[in-house]
Amino acid sequence: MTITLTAFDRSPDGGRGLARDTRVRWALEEAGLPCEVRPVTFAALKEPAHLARNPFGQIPTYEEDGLVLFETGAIVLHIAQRHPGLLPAAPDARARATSWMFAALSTIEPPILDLQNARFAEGDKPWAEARLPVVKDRIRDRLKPLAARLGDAPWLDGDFSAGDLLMVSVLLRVRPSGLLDEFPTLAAYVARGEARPAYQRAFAAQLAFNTRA
Ligand code: GTB
Repeated sequence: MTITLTAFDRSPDGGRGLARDTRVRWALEEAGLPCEVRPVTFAALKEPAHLARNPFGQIPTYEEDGLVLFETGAIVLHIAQRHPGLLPAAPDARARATSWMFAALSTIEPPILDLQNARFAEGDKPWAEARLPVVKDRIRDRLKPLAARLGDAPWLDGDFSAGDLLMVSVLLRVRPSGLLDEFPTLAAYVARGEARPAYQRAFAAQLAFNTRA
């Protein structure tokens, strides 16, 4: 089985691991699966060859023999369902872990993306600065119940799962804003995720890729 991911030819973050191929790389490392990475330039994202892989012209995409997938949630779920280490075997526990995958992507990530858009895509608008406090409060409104549910547990529901992998990946994107540090148990949770050897390998691989000659 050959797995091929697409990633930015050069991620605009210079290898800080914030582009979404990193979460797929992490899932593959947790599952012990090697992959090849196909770089895609910004121009090539919107060309027919890549649009056939992802109709929205985005990275990452995932190819495994004849199968082509897009959307990181679907890709991580696909890996987790077929390889041990990312989802519990017991059906109820597996369903709960899947809830956390969706929570990461559809409840926690949207307000975080909104902050990034407010800063970078809309930062030059006359109303941008005035909007920031509301946008930040919407993130706090999500992080507070998340921290309450996590409590002092190491992971969200029992053993580390794909739910934690996506949640940590999403939270990493808010860390530069300083908001994560307002929730020390979440900051520690993210640090636990980053300390996993599979994350370390995935991070190092994307850094090497993004800084290659
Ligand atoms: N819902 C999709 C998924 O989860 O797969 C979203 C995919 C997505 O947004 N991909 C982005 C992309 O291809 C890259 S990750 N954008 C190009 C486009 O839409 O034309 C988002 C991203 C980009 C850059 C940084 N960075 O430099 O810090 C961080 C995150």
